[in-house]
Amino acid sequence: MKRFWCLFFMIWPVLALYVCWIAPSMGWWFPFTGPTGMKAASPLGERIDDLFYMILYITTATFVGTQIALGYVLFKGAAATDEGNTEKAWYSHGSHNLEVIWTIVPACVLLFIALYQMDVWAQYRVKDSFPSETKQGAIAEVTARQFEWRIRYPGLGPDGKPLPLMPEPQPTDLYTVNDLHAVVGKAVMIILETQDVQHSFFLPELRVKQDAVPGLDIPVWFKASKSGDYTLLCAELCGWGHYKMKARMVAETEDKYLEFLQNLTKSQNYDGVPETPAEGAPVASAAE
Ligand SMILES: [Cu+2]
Repeated sequence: MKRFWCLFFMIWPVLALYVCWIAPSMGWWFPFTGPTGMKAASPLGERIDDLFYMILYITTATFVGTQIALGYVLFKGAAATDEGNTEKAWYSHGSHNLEVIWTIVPACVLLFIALYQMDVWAQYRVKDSFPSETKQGAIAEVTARQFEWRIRYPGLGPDGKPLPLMPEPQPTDLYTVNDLHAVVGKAVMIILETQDVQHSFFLPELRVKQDAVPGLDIPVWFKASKSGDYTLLCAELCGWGHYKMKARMVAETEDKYLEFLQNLTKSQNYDGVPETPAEGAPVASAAE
């Protein structure tokens, strides 16, 4: 019976490993709703996934090691209480050497992780390390508010290209709600703000997450590697309607992006008078 309980408690770690093992193929793993499936939809996202896996391998090795040690102790303990066992109990005050080892080894592992991830972190968060494409300026200002995303794009200039985004709203600016567009395959930057409480700008398929903090204008960059519709969520519990603070990020070709801005300009400047008069409408004629 004692050994049964040993086995019973050893089943759970094995089951945990098995579930981890099958999780990717069952779709219980990374966000997989975007056009790239379970793979990160941005180059930096792939590097973040690699970091995740590296940490997962280290923790898995530690987990397996400690569970084997635990199983060994359980079995040894069970055997020591067998009938007829004459082995005497012994007392230990611990091992100084062992303690030094299991302090230094994890410290070294943590130091290694801290140094190894610095480059990815810098690219992700430090503005000087952003890709050179983002130096042209932000493509939009994204303002979170309870419970939606308000997006301000610069208008189109006389050459048909977007004007630079000004810190303050301009008469030529274009607006959408819950509909962020960006050019695919190009690193783009947005300026993230919030109008009320703290929110979090989350593009799960691109592995981009950044808090929107009241009073701060935070630059965030991303690069979608495949065109399509991606999810944009709020990842910070921000009030009763947090659950519905969902938007989309459309990654599209440069032409499609310009077309989107042109259509936005048209709909925003629409004054109610149709461009082509309705059939039968009186037409002013020069002959009269
Ligand atoms: Cu929110």
